Amino acid sequence: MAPRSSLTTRVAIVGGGPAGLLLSHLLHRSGIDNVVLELRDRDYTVQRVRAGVLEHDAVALLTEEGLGDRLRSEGLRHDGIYLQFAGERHHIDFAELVGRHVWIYGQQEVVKDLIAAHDANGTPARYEVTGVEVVGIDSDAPAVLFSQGGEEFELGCDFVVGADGFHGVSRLAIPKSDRTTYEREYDFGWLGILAHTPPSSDELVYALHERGFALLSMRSPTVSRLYLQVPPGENIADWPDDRIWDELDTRLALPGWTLERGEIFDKSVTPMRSFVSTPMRHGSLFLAGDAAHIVPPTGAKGLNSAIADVALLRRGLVDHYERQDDAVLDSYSETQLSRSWQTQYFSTWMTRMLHTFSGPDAVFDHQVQLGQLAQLVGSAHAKAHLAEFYTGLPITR
Ligand code: RFL
Ligand code: PHB
Repeated sequence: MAPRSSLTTRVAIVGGGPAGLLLSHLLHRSGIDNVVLELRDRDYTVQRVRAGVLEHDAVALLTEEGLGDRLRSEGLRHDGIYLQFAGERHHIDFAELVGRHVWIYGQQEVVKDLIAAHDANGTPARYEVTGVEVVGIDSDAPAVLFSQGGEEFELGCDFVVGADGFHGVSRLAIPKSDRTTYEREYDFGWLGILAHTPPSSDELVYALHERGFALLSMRSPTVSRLYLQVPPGENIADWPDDRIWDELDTRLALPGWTLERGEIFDKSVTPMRSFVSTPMRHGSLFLAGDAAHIVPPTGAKGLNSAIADVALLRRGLVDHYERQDDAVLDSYSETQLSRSWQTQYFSTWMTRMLHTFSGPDAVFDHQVQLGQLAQLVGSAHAKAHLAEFYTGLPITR
């Protein structure tokens, strides 16, 4: 076998999703050499349909870092959301309650903008790498081993950042004895669609219904994104388009309001889980984004948390290289785990409030949820709590 080719960089980033690509971009702007290694091909990473909501501070960061042009011209600024239950729709006005807002801009678009920025900077990720192995994180010579195009490489570095998502390999480089994972599976998933139809609401509608949760979201003035709570592992083949629209009609129904139908061009079922892996740092390995934590999507927090992780990591790496100050890197795991558990709390709270649960207490629990929602929409304090969290915890950078 041919020997491995040696490469070196300061920061090796495993994973070219939003966390990895954004960190790479931020480091490049701060003059810190880095390399992104991505398993999939470039088109695949752009085609993945996922998040849609960007928090206030996430948008401020992206804008400051030269990634705000399309976001601000094509994204949709939303000043609130609607909560629907018991046949009524209530507006939660973020702008009035906390003076903040969110933006609707697909994760795919964020990834496209990042890839365009990398192309412009001449720092494209290495795509279609295989056999990634993170080694030496307890030594002073960490490295990432990988293959690409039939050639074997060893990428020596100062730090490795594992931004390779929930199914990635970086997390596993932390010895099992030093790793604790906290996990919770829900007994439902989300069936999500994209449809060519103007959104039937000006802002997102989160609906609790006896038949299950429904969410009306969007991607643009002509593309709607909608979700239905379904049993986990539901077979998408059992959901022809008419069945999906009928179910959405039932769960989102409101007197005098119609849900506009259109051609469905993407459908998928996503399981719901909560997951936290601790610590987020071991030796010279740092975890960021879904590699370290997953939340159920009800609070729209996953992508935003990934952005918050890499913003702080950039700060820490800049302090390390420019000022020989490791305070931020040394407290990274503790800081982001505290943030992550706060985000878990919000996502769990939204999920429990808005989904239908099965079991012997289901009927009672549904009435409690209606009580909870009635209290929420009737209290300025409770609404401000939701608004503050939904628009996002501060992102330190
Ligand atoms: P990603 O996006 O999973 O990217 C990880 C990348 O690593 C690559 N990879 C590897 N590369 C090299 N070697 C290996 N061995 C590798 N293994 C994996 C993968 O190919 C991939 O490219 O993680 P990242 O960057 O941390 O980003 C996290 C977000 O993608 C995720 O949190 C959000 O999509 C979650 N999410 C939402 N978040 C929000 O903030 N707001 C939302 O409105 C929102 N809605 C959602 C969501 C997630 C959803 N699904 C499908 C899970 C709605 C849905 C339906
Ligand atoms: C989305 O538009 O994909 C979306 C919006 C809000 C959520 C989750 C997903 O809570």
